[in-house]
Amino acid sequence: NPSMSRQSGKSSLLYLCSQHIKTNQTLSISLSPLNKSGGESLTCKFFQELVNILMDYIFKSNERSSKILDFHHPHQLKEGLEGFSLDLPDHPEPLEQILVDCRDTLKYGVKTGHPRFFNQLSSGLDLVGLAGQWLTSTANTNMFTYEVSPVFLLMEEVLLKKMQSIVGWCEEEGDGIFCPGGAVSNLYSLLVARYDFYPEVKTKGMCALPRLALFTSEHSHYSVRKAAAVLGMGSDSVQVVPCDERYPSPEGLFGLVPFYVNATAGTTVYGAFDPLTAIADVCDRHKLWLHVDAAWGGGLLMSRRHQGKLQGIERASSVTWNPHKLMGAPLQCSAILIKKRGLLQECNQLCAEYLFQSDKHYDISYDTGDKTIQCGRHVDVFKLWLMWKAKGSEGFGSQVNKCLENAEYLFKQLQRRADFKLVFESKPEHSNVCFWYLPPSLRGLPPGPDTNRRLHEVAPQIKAKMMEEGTTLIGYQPLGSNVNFFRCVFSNPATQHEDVDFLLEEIARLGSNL
Ligand code: ABU
Repeated sequence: NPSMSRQSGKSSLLYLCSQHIKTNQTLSISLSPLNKSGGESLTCKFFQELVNILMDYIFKSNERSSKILDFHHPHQLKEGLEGFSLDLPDHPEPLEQILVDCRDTLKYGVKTGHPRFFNQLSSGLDLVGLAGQWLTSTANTNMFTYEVSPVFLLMEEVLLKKMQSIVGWCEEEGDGIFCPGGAVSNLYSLLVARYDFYPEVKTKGMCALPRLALFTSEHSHYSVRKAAAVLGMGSDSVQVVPCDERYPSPEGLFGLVPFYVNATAGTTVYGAFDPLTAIADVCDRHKLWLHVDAAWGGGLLMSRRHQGKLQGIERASSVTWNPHKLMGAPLQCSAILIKKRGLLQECNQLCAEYLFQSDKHYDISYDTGDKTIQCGRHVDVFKLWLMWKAKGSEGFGSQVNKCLENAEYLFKQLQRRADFKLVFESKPEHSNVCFWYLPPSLRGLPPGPDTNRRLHEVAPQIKAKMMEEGTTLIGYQPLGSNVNFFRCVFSNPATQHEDVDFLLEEIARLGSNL
């Protein structure tokens, strides 16, 4: 019975566990249970109980009737709820309490695997991926050297090669690394591009370089500007290319010293695609580094649908691709692919001798840690490798298609309803669908600043109620001249048409008296 409570209802395993603790008064959580007499049995019981808690959470995340979140304000969580305390004790707490803490942590969190969670580009809970995550944590090793991560480093190589071949690079091309998220992948691309043009930057810094400019579209991810700031180029060095409705115009790329262009394959809000081939032509002509931020759109490479949107990606010098988004790998799993082999190593290596000894007895090219700007690196590859084994490339394709079909279904439902309005009348290019809800009081009003001002307030009010009720979750934002609108994104293959119907009905219910 995993639904134990602090006050009552201990499961039999938990009871046994707590009895064991009582008879071993010296047991401390700072010591591994395995180190105690009878420790194996206690360890098994502890983990069996933990698995019960996790399974209960997973099953609840899949029950449509269960809440996605039990919302509390920060001060309420800090004050402590029903015995759940964030405070750190001076003395060890019993394992029983540790299990209760695990359960409560999940209770007050957000079930991002719920089929009605539409808030983020990453959602769902892939069970094989989860198993991979658990194995990774059990192995608890570091990706810097082959001597401590032989298998995981070879898996990383296999995955990077596979992804590079899917992008369309040939056997002789391609390098890369898994790193913490799309923003860091984008940062790597800018770092390596700058080094490629100006290798002296590594030792002399920015004062040895001319003032650099880079280009990105106004709808691209904010991490491009952040990377320019972090790398000492300054966010003002980013030239923001205006978009024409959804597309940046290649003609916008003019007037400044060419260096780097970020093209987005699947923008965060609209799911739009920059015209990669046209941008690659401009980059070729002016010898610019072309980076494609396919953090969100990269997953489409696994499907036959919408693949044309990614035409030209093979001409990129670097690509960001997040398998933790559309491909559903558990967070985090993000790759930066660099076409020119060796550049990543040259750009970042400092050859720390305590770690990257040159006289090791194995092929030290697998000590990839010096390619990175980190030292220690989490193993993000195993879960993806395991998922790929379990699904095959075709399985990823079907999963992505399911998300795209859901987006088309939502689009069609919105087209036929008078209480909603689409931000774009054309079919979605990705699984993003953007729309306004029009409460009865706003229907039929003439367009204009006053209507817009009132419409701007609708989505935040509905979202606040949605969070309080916890039945579904969707994001909203303004963008350019568009006042606050909802953005629905599909990346959880567990979502069905009934969940899409529910979302619309729920928004209409929560917004009916606005
Ligand atoms: N690059 C993070 C995207 C955030 C989101 O899920 O909307």
